[in-house]
Amino acid sequence: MQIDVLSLFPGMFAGPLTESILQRAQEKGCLSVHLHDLRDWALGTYKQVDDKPYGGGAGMLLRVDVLVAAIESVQEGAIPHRILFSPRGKVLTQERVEELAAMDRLLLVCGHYEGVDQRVIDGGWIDEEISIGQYVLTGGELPAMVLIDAVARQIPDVLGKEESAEQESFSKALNRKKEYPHYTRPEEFRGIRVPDVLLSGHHEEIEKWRRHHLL
Ligand code: 4F9
Repeated sequence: MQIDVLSLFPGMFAGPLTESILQRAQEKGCLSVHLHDLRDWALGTYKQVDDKPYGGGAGMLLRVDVLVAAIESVQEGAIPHRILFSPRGKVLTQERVEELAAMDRLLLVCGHYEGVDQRVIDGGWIDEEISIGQYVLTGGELPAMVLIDAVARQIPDVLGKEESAEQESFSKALNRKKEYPHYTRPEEFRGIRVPDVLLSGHHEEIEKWRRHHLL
């Protein structure tokens, strides 16, 4: 999968993309992330990307002309699925993550300041607005990283054998539910023991215990 990202702060992505599973996914060729600086499409001598809202009010908006120039320049022919991160969007779910993971190209647009000029959305340059939760952030970069992380681990061959086997069991035996309590060595820590059933080796009993302890 190819993911293009439009952001005023592409440097924010370095950490998450160069560690652990996301780094490995890119090395394996399963995932290719292209970061683009919105400033590259800025207008005029002052390299302006934002402006004051018509009608007044606090804060600045990303300009429609800058955003559309960036989107059209990055999409080059084959139009990717274009996502804008916004607290007005639909809240991201695991179901939607799995659908997005099946697409071959995504374009993630990270707004900043108070948001973007509504004409970017109304004019058809955005396919979907996504929120990662009901709170306000300083921009769409962290939501974009959350989405990249969640999507990448659904791409075939990104997770190791053991990790993906575990995922299977979440989805099926455990009815797609996410979490039961986990324990590892030592068997006893400061008097707190690992539940006996998990040490028993009885796979049916363990499965039942986990089903009963799903969050
Ligand atoms: C985007 C918050 C997606 C939550 C973008 C300010 C945002 C956000 N989910 N907040 N800009």
